[in-house]
Amino acid sequence: MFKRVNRLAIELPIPEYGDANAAAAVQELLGGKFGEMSTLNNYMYQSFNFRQKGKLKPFYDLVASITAEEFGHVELVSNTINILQRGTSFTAEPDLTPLQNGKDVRNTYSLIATAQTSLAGDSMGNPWRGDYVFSSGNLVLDLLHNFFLEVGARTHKMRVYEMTDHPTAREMIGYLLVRGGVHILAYAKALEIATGVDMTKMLPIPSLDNRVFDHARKYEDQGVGNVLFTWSDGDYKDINQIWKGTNPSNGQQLIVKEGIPEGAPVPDLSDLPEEFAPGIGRDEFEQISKRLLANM
Ligand code: MN3
Repeated sequence: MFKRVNRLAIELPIPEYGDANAAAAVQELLGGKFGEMSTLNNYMYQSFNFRQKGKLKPFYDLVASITAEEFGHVELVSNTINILQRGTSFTAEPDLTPLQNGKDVRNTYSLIATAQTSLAGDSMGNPWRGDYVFSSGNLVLDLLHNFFLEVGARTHKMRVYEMTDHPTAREMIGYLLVRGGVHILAYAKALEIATGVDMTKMLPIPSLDNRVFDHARKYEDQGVGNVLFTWSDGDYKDINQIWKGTNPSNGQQLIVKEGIPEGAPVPDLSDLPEEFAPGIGRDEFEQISKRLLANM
């Protein structure tokens, strides 16, 4: 089962200005083939489908616990996309064409379908697909796939970072570059334990340190790249049989922390009357308040 916490992985800066086309690019990191929806669903199905969970418990614990982190990454990228779309339209009567900018931004569909929020799709508007999930049932093959998936995801994050300097996008990508680096190393270490092959010798892929990115350096300095969480109150502790030793990128001790990171408040979105979202005016809200408080 899953328990939900109303916190976001990190605090996202919310500048006055948005960048709707940056939001369209960031969609790739959400619903692209190598986006967070893919890492989430790959590990989720692999954990559901895992055979011999008891015998191979450290590997099961690894895939199961990272699943929960990926859920939070989907949440983080979605929130980033929502913040990036601030200021795309203006509030006015319909005949003043308040959504006129929607014709000229790359993701016109977002203004029409989701009131300027995230979509379960990629940077080109393609829907996320279930066949992005690889769950072969062969442990080494699935781990190898996950290693590849995380390295591909890292590449896409680096390229989107190079595409936009919007502070919200960069904060999110800087953090996820570091957390993605943790998952790359975790799958590399799992593969080494499963096969004896030292995958870490080929890292980093692409061959560029996270510290080159201004917005990732802060998180590297905080040691965010050395920690693997269990994302549980008492389960998945056997990840400590895989996540041990030192981090080859900085020589520091790897740490397993029980539970979840502290997190930050979830950003709220103001109303967009021109999108009829949420479509509850002052009069309706007064009626709703009365009904909420009434003993029915
Ligand atoms: Mn992730």
